[in-house]
Amino acid sequence: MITLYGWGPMFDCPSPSNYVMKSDIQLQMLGLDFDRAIADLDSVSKHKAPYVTDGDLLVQDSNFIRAHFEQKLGRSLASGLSDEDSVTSWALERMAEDHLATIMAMERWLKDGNFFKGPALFFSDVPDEARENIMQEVRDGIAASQFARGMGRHSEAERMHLAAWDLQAIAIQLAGQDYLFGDTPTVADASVSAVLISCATEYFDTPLTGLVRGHTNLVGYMDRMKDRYFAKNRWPVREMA
Ligand SMILES: N[C@@H](CCC(=O)N[C@@H](CS)C(=O)NCC(=O)O)C(=O)O
Repeated sequence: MITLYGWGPMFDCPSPSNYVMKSDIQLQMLGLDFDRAIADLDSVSKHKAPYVTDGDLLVQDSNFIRAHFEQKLGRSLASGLSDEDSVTSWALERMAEDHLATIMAMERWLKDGNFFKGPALFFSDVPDEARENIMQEVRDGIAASQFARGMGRHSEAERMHLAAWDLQAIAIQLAGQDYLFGDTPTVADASVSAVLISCATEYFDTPLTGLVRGHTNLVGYMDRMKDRYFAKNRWPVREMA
């Protein structure tokens, strides 16, 4: 039995996590029959979701989840792509997850208005007396790691320039096609569409929403991916204290 651990709809997105959306889409692309369950980050060594259990085997990280099932099924989600497109596909995934999603996460976690209506909900089961300090520690940790990496040294306007260049690249690759590499979804569609959906949600107050929605082809693309993979919520309800 296969179980994908993560979280279901929040913040007007199919999941609060683009990585959980990505794995959910990729397991569906592979035609796997799987259950979905709420993640318990303390139960796994990397303390991150998504993770899956496949029988007794635990696989952590969306990239290794993909690799595990591709190997098991003997089929690659990039199999229809030329070598050149495979290179572009991987570069788009890395840009979306390791660059654009970082900017999105900073908008959610570091702006007070967004944080308190969004990620703060993840701390609802922390005892009242400890909650404020723990939330501040986590937010300080995120700010410090982004400062160290360099992203936190940019102004918000500069970060939005960087995001706009990423979005432009994705919009150019998509052009008038249904999916990034033609009329069939392939591996990068899972990763890239999940990040776009996370950036475009109107739940948060961020210029990212308008930057994504300014590309009409990206709007159609997100709708197409949501209709195809998230028409129905299959996640259990997450108990919030
Ligand atoms: N590289 C990982 C990233 C996963 C990730 O960052 N997950 C976040 C949710 S979006 C998480 O679990 N964060 C909890 C934490 O860092 O404590 C993947 O591709 O699965």
